[in-house]
Amino acid sequence: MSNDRLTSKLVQPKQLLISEGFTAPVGFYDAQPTFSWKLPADATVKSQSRYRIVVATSPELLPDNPDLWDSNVINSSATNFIPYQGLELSSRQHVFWQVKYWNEESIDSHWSEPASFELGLLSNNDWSGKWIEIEQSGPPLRDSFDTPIHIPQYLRTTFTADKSIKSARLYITAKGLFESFINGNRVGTDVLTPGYTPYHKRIETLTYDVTKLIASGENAIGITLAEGWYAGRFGPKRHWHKKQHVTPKALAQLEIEYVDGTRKVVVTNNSWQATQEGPLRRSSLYDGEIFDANFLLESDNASWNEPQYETENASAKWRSVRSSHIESDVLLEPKRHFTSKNKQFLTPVSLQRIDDKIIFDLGQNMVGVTRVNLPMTKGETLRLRFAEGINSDGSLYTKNLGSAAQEDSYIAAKSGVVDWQPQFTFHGFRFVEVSGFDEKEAPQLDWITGIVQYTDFELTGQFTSSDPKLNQLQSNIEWGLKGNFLDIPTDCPQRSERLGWTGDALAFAPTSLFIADSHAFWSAWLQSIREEQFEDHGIPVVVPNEVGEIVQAGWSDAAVTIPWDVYWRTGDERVLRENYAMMKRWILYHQGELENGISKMSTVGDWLQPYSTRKDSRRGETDHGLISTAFYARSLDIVARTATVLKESEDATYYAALFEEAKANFQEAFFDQQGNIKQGQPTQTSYLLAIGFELLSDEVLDAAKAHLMEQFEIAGGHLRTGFLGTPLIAPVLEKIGRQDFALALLFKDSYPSWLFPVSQGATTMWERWDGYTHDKGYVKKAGSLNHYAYGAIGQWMYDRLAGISPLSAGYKKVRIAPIVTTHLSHAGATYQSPHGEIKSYWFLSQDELRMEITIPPNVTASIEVPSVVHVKKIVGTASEIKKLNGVVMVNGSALNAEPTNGVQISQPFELPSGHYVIRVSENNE
Ligand code: RAM
Repeated sequence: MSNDRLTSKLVQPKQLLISEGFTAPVGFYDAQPTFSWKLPADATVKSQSRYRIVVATSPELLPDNPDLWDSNVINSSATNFIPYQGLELSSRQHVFWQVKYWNEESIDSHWSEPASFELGLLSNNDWSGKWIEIEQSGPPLRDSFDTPIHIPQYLRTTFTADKSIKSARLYITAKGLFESFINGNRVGTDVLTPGYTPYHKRIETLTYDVTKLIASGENAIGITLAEGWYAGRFGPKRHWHKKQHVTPKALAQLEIEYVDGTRKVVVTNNSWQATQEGPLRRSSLYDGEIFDANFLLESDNASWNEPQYETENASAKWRSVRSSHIESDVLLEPKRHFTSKNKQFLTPVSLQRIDDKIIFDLGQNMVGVTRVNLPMTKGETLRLRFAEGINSDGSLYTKNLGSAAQEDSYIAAKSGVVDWQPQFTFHGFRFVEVSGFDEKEAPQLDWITGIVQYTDFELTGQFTSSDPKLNQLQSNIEWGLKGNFLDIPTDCPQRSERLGWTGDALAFAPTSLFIADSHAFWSAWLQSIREEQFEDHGIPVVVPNEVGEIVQAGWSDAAVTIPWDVYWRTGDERVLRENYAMMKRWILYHQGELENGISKMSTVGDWLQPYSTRKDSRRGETDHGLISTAFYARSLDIVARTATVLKESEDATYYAALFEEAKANFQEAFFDQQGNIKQGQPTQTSYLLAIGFELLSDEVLDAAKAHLMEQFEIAGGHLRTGFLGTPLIAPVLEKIGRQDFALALLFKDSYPSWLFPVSQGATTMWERWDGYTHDKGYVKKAGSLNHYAYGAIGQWMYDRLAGISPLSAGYKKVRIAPIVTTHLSHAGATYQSPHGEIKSYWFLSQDELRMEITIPPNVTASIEVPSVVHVKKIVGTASEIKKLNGVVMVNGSALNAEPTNGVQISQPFELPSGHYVIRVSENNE
């Protein structure tokens, strides 16, 4: 190879990721990871023709001596989710890798920078410690719901590190919630760890690199432990496991490696000490936290979590701990998605005094806690109450909180400024009522900060348009995600519920996959669904299951739809493989509920459909048999497609045939030949399901289209759908050629509509279209003001208004096809796709449509110039046309037109990676 050739190597690949999108994780969960990278956005790289991955036990061995795996040169354009096929990896192993690629002209790149990952403790056998908790002196207190109250515990031990330290890892988890400290320093910045899983099957563990926190000589480890989801009042049953009295417990293992190669391990065991006499007096997810500074655990200027602290001086407080063995049937597994963190900080926009209370308005309904920084007088109790709304007299509106008190208190031990943020609770709120501060001081906006907490993923999609109301809707959708992606997907974050409702997740998953890098988040929750699948193959409606043996169509089907959504948006086949057995078992369950091809499975119904005349009006008017049978067919269709992707060809044929049969049964039972509903009441949702899931024959479909439009007419041109119908409205209207009507609905702002809550001041998505109105205030059952399900319209806004949607899984082929409408003068989105940044923006002026498009390397775009606008030709600046020349396809053949002549564009044409400006105008110059 000549020197010239060497120096002309291509720019190295970047953003090396492991499995579902992790960068250099420590304590990683996956010993059979997949590898992903991105090609540089560089003019010399259109696509990848080959790649090579090398993996080694140390960076020095790379790239020439990979002792774990060498993929060798592989002819492939794949850059994502390449399975590791090297030597078996084990707990704690530190692994390094590099990758290079060849472009479409077979020119190779430089090697990437080395990336790494370090595995966590992969098996229960890796743990030598025991679960510990305070030795209880009497029966626990009980709250008014008869749920035991677990006063937070402080657990500590000391140890000596007598040699110089090479590295140290803290492996740690809890049955409950924990924070940990070494020598007084907080370990990590995560909140609400270890998170929420089916605790009777699996508890996630965290790993922290604590090398820098360990001192030579005496050290102390401290753990604060609260009840959390595991042991606290949570869910309608008040308790996750009603049969058994559970108490919070902690498990930790500190592993120190000395420079001389020897090791020291410190574990939770009977030698630890514990107290419940610390400042955290109460921590409850629903009810809030109480911190009493009179209980601060300090001696001779040392805190309880520092080595100098002397428990003897405070011996009355400190007791021995009780330990218990690690169960073999409760798996301890490294957390497989991102932890929750303090993600965003909001300053109040206003404050209002009502008597001795101040109401702060954060201007945004949010989820998390507040940090206070305000003056107090010794002995006073600061009281913080949280609500999503205020009443007309300015007081907090708390009626929609159910039994969740959402209240924090701080008791001051001395006068002065208090700086405090709760540890083990979260609230859903926009307004904070504060009382008990030092009345001599004038309240200031910066006395409180709203700390927005959610799963620590990157936001990946931004949508914008010329319409402020539509932009507010987009913002509300995004805040619905921030508010309800706190470790698991929840229905709502504020009332005494906050559960992993599957139906809500089913509606919102595709939208969420655009807004945020939620791949790992969903994959982790899918593991919880697998763990919660009943022996009879049913899927509970809530995961982790807090509600008992309830299986319902349209909700439980999330077990099939979400793996598919994640695969389709990311291109990761593994999510299908991992869930395939569960999906097939779910079909078996559905089949057990069939009678003559019609599903008798119960369903939640088209939840919260407006104007419903059903006895339990929340369940919507759409026939329940129709819903359940439609979802049976839908699940079959997805399982058949999954089988095809996984190359399970016998299965693919089998499920496809079942799908055909289910379609026929569905149509036969519920529709006549004129497309009328035969059974139950005709509703928008019955037609939306039938058309959206493609369950009708061509003739019946043709007739049914008109009936769907009749339903909209009956509703005065409004939607009349609940959780199941709403996500289908826009895509189905488009499918039947009524894009115009989909747009009309989207831009409507009278009740019920997406923009109605916006017009009433909503800053999040609401559970009900009319939760609050300027005229009437909060409706009787206002419900949650932070419920993401109706945010499912986001998907259509991104796919169609901005015009970015996948044509193949993971956006390897992307369709750029914005709908241009005179409702707007511009719209567009930027999306960080698995291959890099995709942009599609359009700007409409009197005589020109301009499209600005960015396609990342290794992606082909199919461009559809909007047909809504009268399109005569495509022209661009000379340089842009140069780019287009020879690659624009018109009617299947290459475009060779002279730049200035322009061309007729009526068919989709393909573009490779690049940045494009396309101008469409009516003039011929
Ligand atoms: C409500 C939840 C959720 C819905 C179920 C059926 O209580 O808030 O949104 O899925 O019930």
